Amino acid sequence: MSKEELGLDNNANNSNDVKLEDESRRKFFGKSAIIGAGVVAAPMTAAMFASSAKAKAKEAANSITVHPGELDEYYGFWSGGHSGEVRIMGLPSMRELMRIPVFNIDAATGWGLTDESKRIKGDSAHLLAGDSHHPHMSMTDGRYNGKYVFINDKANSRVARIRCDIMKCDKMITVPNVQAVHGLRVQKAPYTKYVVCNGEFEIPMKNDGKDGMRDVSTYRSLYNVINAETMEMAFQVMVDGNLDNTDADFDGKYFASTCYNSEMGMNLGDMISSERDHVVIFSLAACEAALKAGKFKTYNGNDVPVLDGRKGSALTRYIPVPKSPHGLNTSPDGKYFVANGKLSPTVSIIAIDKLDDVFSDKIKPRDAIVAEPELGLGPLHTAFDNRGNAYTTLFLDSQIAKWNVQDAIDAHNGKKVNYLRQKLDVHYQPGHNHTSQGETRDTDGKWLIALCKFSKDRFLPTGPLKPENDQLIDISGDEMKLVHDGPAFAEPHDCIIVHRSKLKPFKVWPRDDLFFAETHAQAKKDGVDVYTQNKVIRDGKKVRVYMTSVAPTYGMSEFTVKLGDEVTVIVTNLDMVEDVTHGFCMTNHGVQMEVAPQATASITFTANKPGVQWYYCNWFCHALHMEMRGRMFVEA
Ligand code: CUK
Ligand code: CUA
Repeated sequence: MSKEELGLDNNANNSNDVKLEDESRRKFFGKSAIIGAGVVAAPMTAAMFASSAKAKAKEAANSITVHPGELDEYYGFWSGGHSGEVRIMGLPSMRELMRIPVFNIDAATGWGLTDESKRIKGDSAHLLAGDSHHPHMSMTDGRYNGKYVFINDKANSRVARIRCDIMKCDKMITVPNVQAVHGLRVQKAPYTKYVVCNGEFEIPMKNDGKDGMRDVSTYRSLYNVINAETMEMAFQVMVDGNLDNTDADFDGKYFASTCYNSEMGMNLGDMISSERDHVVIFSLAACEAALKAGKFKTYNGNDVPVLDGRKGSALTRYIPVPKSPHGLNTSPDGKYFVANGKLSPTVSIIAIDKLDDVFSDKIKPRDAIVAEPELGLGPLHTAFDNRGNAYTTLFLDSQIAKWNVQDAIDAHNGKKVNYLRQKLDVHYQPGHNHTSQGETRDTDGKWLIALCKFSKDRFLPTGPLKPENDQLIDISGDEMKLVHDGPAFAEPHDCIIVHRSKLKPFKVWPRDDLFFAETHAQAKKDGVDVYTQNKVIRDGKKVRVYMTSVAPTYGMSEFTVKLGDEVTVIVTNLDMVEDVTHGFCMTNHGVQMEVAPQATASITFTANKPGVQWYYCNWFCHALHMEMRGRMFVEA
């Protein structure tokens, strides 16, 4: 008997052992969440649910167990939603490895408190909140290149970049002229020159509160194109309707965005009144040509060129689709944009190779749609494997629908084929899903993540506020198998799964890293060598305290300032040993930060309490970590 037959390869919590959830509750949730959608359930045949013994035998034993001493095969980058952060996961173990604070402030690392992070946050350093949605990695020729991860902040219309060598945010911009930057993707080929993102909430172009605020005809939504290297605005494109999600092709020619409120309604009823909305296709070449020809305007006193891509322009085409589409996903073979129906039980498949003809008006925009397969209730996002299959989240049905793209197109053309392969219950209400490397040419068809918005009975109760449930699904066999429940704090909207071979993060900081270059420049001005000197520099009411750290001591065990001084403490960690991170915490001042090996970090505060104030190391570094402290004398 093989190991498989003996059941030895079965993981203890694979889908065979997962109890079916309470049917009545599933139904209650599904029905109550439909708002005037008028949708019908997709037909499901009994045969589809029946698992064939043959298929079972063929199923690959994709184990999720990562034993002590072994490493995960994939990095996951998870959005932290309204926590404002990005999280690094290990897959398939589903362990959270690290958090990267971005739009939030973070007590442990001092993100948002340190001078370095405030400089990176720039004009929005005063904001303490954010809502991250879509993390996506830079690419070369449609493959992850391991350089950057970009992420949007819907709450404050920002876009940030994470450097993957240090796994820290290194750039952030506030996108002008728009409100609520939502869908975000990168140009996939020939390389990520641009990061693209949608302004979701339409606002008056001149939004100065003077007049016309209530005149909806002046409201616009813009498509935003950002230079990935400089993280400055390249240009914006004005569209009709608002924008939701976006994605790019694999040729560097077209971007596509869903629009869910072409009516420009200002309340729910008006927003879903018309039967059709659209997908906007942007031609990059046409946009760049218009930019070069100076065919743009500027608004609100900034110099960002705004191109006019409204209906009838040469820059865009509008493809009608059933109302209120949501996710937009490019198939990794580069052939299709898939717009997910949300209120319609269908997805709309747009053939990218027909878009040239749409732009030259040889065919009507709607003729680029090659199929509109019915999948089930509430399709939100679609992911792909390397065998021509697609996986669509059904929010209302709490399921993943697996379907075959070519079969869906053949069925659309009248052939008698069943494009639906399987429906898998997930728990519950999935939003995004993502396959391993699934948005790139390296899609490998091994894992699928379903990011479920509700967990209800899947975990020990945690009070009225419950975790979400990130579920791991093995898709390597003919059938999807649910293999892991992963509780997650608010709120992983989206994620990417990147093979570990793509990433080579530093083990210790390079001393000349740009992250703290400005701090080093100030030290130079002060005549201080941060690697050898411990020194207090007084500059009027400003005091800069330079100190080194080597476990378990700071280079300075006391310093003196005057009440009301603005104090900047600059710590350089001389420890070379991987993982010996120190911290700096000034008691009673809300001051703390991380200083990893070979890094310099600085933090500024007002010495507003007289007397002895102890500072201490708050990252456990040594047997004498408790003793790693010193005194600030504040003279009244
Ligand atoms: S959105 Cu959240 S489930 Cu911001 Cu990509 Cu669809
Ligand atoms: Cu240094 Cu703890």
